[in-house]
Amino acid sequence: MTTPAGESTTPSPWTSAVLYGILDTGYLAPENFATAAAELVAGGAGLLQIRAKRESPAVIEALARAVLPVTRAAGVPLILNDFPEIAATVGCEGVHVGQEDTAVARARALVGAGSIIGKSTHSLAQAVAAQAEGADYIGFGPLFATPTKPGRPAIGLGNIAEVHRLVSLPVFCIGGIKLANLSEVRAAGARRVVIVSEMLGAADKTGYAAAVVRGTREGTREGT
Ligand code: TZP
Ligand code: MG
Repeated sequence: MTTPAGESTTPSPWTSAVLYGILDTGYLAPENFATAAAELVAGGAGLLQIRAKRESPAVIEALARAVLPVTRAAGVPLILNDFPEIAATVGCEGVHVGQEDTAVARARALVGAGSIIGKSTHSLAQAVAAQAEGADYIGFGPLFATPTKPGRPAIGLGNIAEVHRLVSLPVFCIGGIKLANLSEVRAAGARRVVIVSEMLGAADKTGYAAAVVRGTREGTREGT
């Protein structure tokens, strides 16, 4: 990766990411995925996911092929929501699985030994179980009810501090997070966030992502 001045930079490891971006076909047309990916990583998203709940495997593969050169150039891992076989075929760095999806070990066997496997969790018990199962990170939420995940009840902010005590993995808080409630989410103990709808709807996605990164790091002494 190079700075505008042409100096080369070493990207931070994904484990220091404080903002995880999701490119979701519910909010973004397929032809805009690569551009949005470039904008989000320029703003500091340290992990990027493709989430395409209603698309065919062929479209999902095409999306991953379009985004991968962008994330590779930025040194940011590309995670596919489900579809470990497609992730393996295309060369994505990992997959994200839900509670009802492929088990972590099977996903890793399909994508590759060094792959990044994340798991959605909705309770403290699921978070602890995901760590025991060998996940590399967890999503924890939805904190607030959100149209991006309809029908999934909000878990609130009350367990965020506790999940960080129970789990040593990176914990990405998710669900209904906006710039306007970020300080509340941070104050509840969140160290890393995922934002989907508000970030994809932003006219300036790079500026938006940078503001979230700043807001998430703010007050965190070690900056991670
Ligand atoms: N998993 C739990 S909440 C959620 C997912 C994928 C959606 C978060 O989207 P938004 O638009 O940031 O609320
Ligand atoms: Mg899933």
